[in-house]
Amino acid sequence: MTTISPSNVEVKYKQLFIDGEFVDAISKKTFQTIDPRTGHVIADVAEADKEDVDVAVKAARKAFDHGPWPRMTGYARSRVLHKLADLMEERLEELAAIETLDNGKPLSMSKGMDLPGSVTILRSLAGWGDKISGDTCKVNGPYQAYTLYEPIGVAAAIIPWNFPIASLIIKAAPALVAGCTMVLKPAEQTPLTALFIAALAKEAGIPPGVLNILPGFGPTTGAAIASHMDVDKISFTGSTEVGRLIMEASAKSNLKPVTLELGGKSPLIICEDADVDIAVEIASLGLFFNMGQCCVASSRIFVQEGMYNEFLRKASEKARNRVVGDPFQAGVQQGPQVDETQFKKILGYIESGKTEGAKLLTGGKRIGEAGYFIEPTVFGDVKDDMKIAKEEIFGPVMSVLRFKSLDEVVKRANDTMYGLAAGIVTNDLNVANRLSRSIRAGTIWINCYHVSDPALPFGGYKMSGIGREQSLQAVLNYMQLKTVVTPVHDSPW
Ligand code: TXE
Repeated sequence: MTTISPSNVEVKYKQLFIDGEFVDAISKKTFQTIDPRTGHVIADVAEADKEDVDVAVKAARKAFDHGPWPRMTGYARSRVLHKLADLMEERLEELAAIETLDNGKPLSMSKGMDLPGSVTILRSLAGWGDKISGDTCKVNGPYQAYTLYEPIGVAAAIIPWNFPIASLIIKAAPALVAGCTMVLKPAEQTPLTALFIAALAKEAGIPPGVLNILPGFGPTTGAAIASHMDVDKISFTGSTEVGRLIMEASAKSNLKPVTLELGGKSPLIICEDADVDIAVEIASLGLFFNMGQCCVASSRIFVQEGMYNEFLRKASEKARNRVVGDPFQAGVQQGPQVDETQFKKILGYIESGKTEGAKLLTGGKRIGEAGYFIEPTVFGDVKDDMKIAKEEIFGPVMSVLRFKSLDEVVKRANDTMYGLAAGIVTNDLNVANRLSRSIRAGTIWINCYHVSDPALPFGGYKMSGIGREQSLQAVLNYMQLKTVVTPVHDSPW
């Protein structure tokens, strides 16, 4: 088997995928997708517009109303999705290399985490195909009643660029296993692996029109999907600002239900009774993982005063030792940020941290002249009202805040519009229990961080989102619950 490297990665799929075929955009427009290591163009990709969205939604509608997919047994759909998982495993090397080329994450991560993790999600959620049943209901009268779960119809997904394959699978797997058909828009920064997976879906036997992939931009392709009258459900992952637009578009069109997985400013609370090395390990993973481009990143690290100075010293040292470089090289822990916009945004936040008086302990600059590499950065003495403590930076910038008492830290940790995740590091079980009940967030990690599993519901409180993904909850997002009532005569009970 040849080893894939950036020089021999072949980008085969660059067109829209509609009704089981790769096609040009009606307008013939294309856009460039960029290699974040260099800023150079990887490929010109077909750019969907409203007209293409209409064609794709029609194909998805036809496949839902008349095609075999919703009419197959859940078990049969599950088998097809397992076949897709097999193909993703067979093509893991290629998929991982394209993911790294388009996104910039270390190849070791694409190969060792994103791909196997996505396959696990796909297989696990596919398993729900034959396991979702309604209830029989006891009613007050001579009636028999039961509930039926039915697929919701044509589902849409709009996904971001930080975990391109995983985000696609997190939305497509539950929708398809439920019997829905789907129109999905990948992020404009990372369209390539979604198109590759479309080709694998065809090979796996997913019928035409069931999964349609439309690369394009948010305000055009994305907005046309969100406001489409014939889309029955939309699931979005991205910024809170755009989440609001998606909900607005739904409200102004056909009130399609929305699932939103949005931004975060997740607190990690480190108590002074904990082991400082373990705390530093958890904090570094929590923040620097995936170049800091995680909705759940531990972007506000509250450290209790007894450990504060030692923590800062050790966390800065660990950040300085991170290996940043070409994500295709073995041993590299941190690649470039995804694009120039994110890169500039992060450098802007670093400047604001400095001008607002936070203490820059390490990092703070770009690395090299080409591409979008940023030094792992640590700020100490961060205050709650600084921009870096309030807004989502989405980069390798750690903000450390000092606290004294638990009551104080609960109040400060909850003082945010977000509520996606939180971490707690302590050896005191009661403190862990008390804090985990007090923090208003969808996931709480105690003495760990970033642990994700298809069995665990994932989603946000407050302005971090609506609904839960993964677990059975994910599949139910794509189903309607129907109640059926019929009279019963001469029933013995
Ligand atoms: O997000 P957008 P961007 C946060 C993070 C990041 C910031 C901006 O803080 O720095 O958002 O990133 C599509 N109608 N997150 O600009 O714009 C867009 O094409 C319909 C958190 O990349 O929200 C892409 O496919 N769709 C996050 C997707 O929305 C629209 C992951 C996300 O893009 C649209 C990414 C519109 N009007 C960024 N405008 C997370 N929760 O993990 C854009 N899109």
